[in-house]
This record gives sequence, structure tokens and C-alpha cells, in this order.
Amino acid sequence: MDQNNLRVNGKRLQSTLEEMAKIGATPGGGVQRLTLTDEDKQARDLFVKWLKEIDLEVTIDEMGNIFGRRTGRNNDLEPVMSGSHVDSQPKGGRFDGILGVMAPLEVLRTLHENNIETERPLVIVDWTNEEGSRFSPAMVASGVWAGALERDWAYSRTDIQGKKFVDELERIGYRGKLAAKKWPMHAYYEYHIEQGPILEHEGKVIGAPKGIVCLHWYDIYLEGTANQVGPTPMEGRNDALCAAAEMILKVNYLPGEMGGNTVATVGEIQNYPNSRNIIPDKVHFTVDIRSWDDDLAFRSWESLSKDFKAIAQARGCPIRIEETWRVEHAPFNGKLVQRVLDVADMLGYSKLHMVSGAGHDASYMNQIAPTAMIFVPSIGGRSHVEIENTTWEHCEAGTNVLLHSMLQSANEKSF
Ligand code: HGY
Ligand code: MN
Ligand code: MN
Repeated sequence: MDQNNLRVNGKRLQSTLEEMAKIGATPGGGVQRLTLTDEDKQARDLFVKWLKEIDLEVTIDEMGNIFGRRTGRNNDLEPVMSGSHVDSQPKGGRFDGILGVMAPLEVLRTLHENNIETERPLVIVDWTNEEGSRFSPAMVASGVWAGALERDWAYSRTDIQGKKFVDELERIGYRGKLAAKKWPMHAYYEYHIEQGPILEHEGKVIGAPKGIVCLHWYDIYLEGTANQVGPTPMEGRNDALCAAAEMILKVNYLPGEMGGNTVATVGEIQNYPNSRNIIPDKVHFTVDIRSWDDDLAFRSWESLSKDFKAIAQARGCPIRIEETWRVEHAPFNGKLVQRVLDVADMLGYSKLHMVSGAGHDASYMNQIAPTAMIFVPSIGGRSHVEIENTTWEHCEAGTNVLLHSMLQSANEKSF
């Protein structure tokens, strides 16, 4: 058969995604599959079962990354890899991450049932803890695998209950023996929903990001003086929550003040003792700064951290700042991005060259191999919410683009 006429089975992709959406399903129509929870384990177990059904060699490394390998005609050649993540945000959506794992599975199922051999081996991957919500930071397991983060530091991360990453990995039975160490790779493709409004607004089906912005994460800890709210005069209070409130608004104003294209967000906060009649004496909150311009992100943080220290001083609330995690902006391989655009053309899909404001494991893969991503529209531009949605037609379209991008890479002798 002329392989250009090959297409994936959209109905099977849909039922695979619907099957996965039952794991951790939330009443609001989303999923809660926080990393290393029982729901994550359930999804992993199902994924491994499906990998074995199409005779893939399954390996699990010490970060719990799951790899399925399909042999090629020449297994000495570097493989073509594609994957994403099965973990979700709390009250997350049914497409973020999981589409990028189920789609390469659909690609491999399609090759398997059509007995199509490729020159190079193919590898599909589920990266542990891409979201970084339960255990920060995000993309931690692909970061260790790529050699950018230390395994033992990742192992030591704790969630809000104080549970350790490594203990939870052990508990769900996915602490593999294989070292989480990169191997040479010919090309890496990650397929993902856009998680923003651009493709829908432009009326395009396939997005080909030129890369991913840098992500900088900080943790801020404030100390105050707890006291009874009634008898304590306003004068002289050390109210940690008021100090935090002033700082949080500074974060919101920062992109406007700094100019350039940056976003800055406080998404998480804990307030102690969190009782309406006690002046708060401990607050933790997070800061997320992103920009295509790494230097601008750094300068933004310089300015913000100065303001934080001044506010802490003025309010008599000692501050502790943790510079938790940074990943550089990831400019993808131009030839591979062009391949995605050309394949979209070949298949008759409209396409758009763009930037990813969301972080992905591709940020780290881009540091070690030619990398590109494929986006499809998010309805209403919404993601990390239960109503996250993408049409089945678009899910299928992106998977066909992934199929032919991977085939072209898998059958080329050299890059
Ligand atoms: O933060 C992100 O953009 C991704 O969801 N980890
Ligand atoms: Mn994701
Ligand atoms: Mn996400």
C-alpha cells in the first residue's frame, strides 16, 4: 500500500481516550489523576497492558517513566520517540497529556495491524509527573532522564501531606530498576492539545509550535505573629497574609511593568492557622513566571524579589524564598517543525506556526534530540479545567500528522 494513504483508526483512539477518562473521573466531567496516586497507577497498568498487546518491549526506569519499544529493520539506528504524560492536574481535563500518550499508541497499533516495518525502532513513553502539581517541579522525570535534574533531588520532593516522591513511586510499584538516563534519539515528537485560544481563533486544525517558553518556579514562605483578632490593635500587627496579599498583586502587575511578552501567576497558597479569628502567622505561596525571553524572565524575578523583601521588611514578616525550578525556553528543531507543517499540508489540514505557553516534557527532550510538537485546538481555549475539550475529529487529525511525521523520521537514514 502507498503509506501516504495510511490513516489511524479515529474511533479506536476515541474509545481509548474514553477508557482512560474513566480513571479518576470527576463529577464535573474532568479527571483527577495526580501523579503517583492510585489513579495514576491504574492508568499506568492499563497503558502497560495495551503496550504488551501489540508486542512492544516494555521497560520502566527508576523515575517510573514507562517506555514501549517497537523494533525496526535496523535496531542499531537511533529510535524515533513520542510521548507525553498520563498524570493530570487536580480537577484536570480529559485530553492534557493523555492524548500525547494514547495517540502514539494508536500510531503503533495502526502500524502493527498493517504489518508495517520501519527502518528505525520506535519508542512510546509516559513521563512521570509532568504536571508538577502534587510534587513540584513539573516535567521532573523527563528532566532527570535528560540529565538536567538530579534523581535524588526529585526523589526527595514532598507533597502537601509530607509524602516523599520516592516512597509514593515505590508504593504504586513503578520504581523501575533501569537507570533514568537518556539514550541517543533520532527525533522526539510530542502531541498535545494547545491549551490556549489561538488555533480556535485562527480557525486552524494543526499547530506546529516553534518552541516552548521558559518556566521559572519560586516558593515564598512568610512568617508573621499569630494573635487573637479581637484585642490585637491594627497598629503593629505582623499579618503574614496581608504581606502575601501585597506581594501577590505585585506578581500580577509585573508583566505590565516589565514590558515584553511574559506571564506571571500565583496559583497556589497555604495560610496558617487559617482560622477566621487568628491573625495568620505562616503563609506559603508559589510564583510561576514564563517568557520566550529567558533574560526578561530573570530580570522580572530580580525586580519582584526586591519588592517582596521590601514588603516583608515593612510588615515585619520575615521571608524565605526558594528558587525551586527553572527550565530554559526550548526552540525546537526547525527541520522537524517544518516536517509537521508539511505533513499537515500533505493530509490537507490547515496549520499554524506558533509558540507553546504551556510547559511540556518536550522542553527537556529538546535539550538532547531534534524535537517538535503537534497541537490541536482546545475548545474555548480552556485547559487544566474539567471542561477541557477537543473534538474527536481534531484528535484524529493530529494523530494522523503524528503517524506520518514519525514514519518519515523513522525511515530516513540521516537527519
Ligand atoms: O505547567 C505547565 O505548563 C504544564 O502543565 N506542566
Ligand atoms: Mn500536559
Ligand atoms: Mn498540564
